[in-house]
Amino acid sequence: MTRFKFDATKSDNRALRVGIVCSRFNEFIVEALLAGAQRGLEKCAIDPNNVDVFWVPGAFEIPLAARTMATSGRYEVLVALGAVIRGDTAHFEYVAGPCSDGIARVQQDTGLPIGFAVLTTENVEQAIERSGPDAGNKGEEAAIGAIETWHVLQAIRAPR
Ligand code: INI
Repeated sequence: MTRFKFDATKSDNRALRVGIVCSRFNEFIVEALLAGAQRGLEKCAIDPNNVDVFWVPGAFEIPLAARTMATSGRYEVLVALGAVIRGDTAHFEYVAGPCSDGIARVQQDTGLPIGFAVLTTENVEQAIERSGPDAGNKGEEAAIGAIETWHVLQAIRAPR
């Protein structure tokens, strides 16, 4: 039995180019998720010169930007950051569902790993809890997870 299991923080990630898409709606939360994603990329020793960050208006626009980034050939790994908060809108389902479904579709259609940290919370307190400076920042988890997935996909494809 051959087991393939990767710790992204101990892997060679020097050549990886990372694209991050952020939504401006609930911007202070998304800035905190971005700070977490940057910490995660640092832990993985990603070269900051290989990281681009694009801001779109809201979570609804994330899948389109992610697809454009994925098909550009510029990135090996993407990370999607946003915050959809139920209290803010009667349209929660119309924004959150298409956003997560759209990102999943882009990931499957293009084969690029996309770290998913688009928060969908009942209130702002829950969003703050998930975007703090310590453990549990979903941006950090998504960034590290996407890099781990990239290594898994490489191992699956590698000749043996
Ligand atoms: N976008 C978000 O990212 N989060 C939200 O909570 C949100 N709310 O509450 O409406 C939201 N709406 C905007 C939407 O994503 C689009 O940007 C907008 O509809 C324009 O297409």
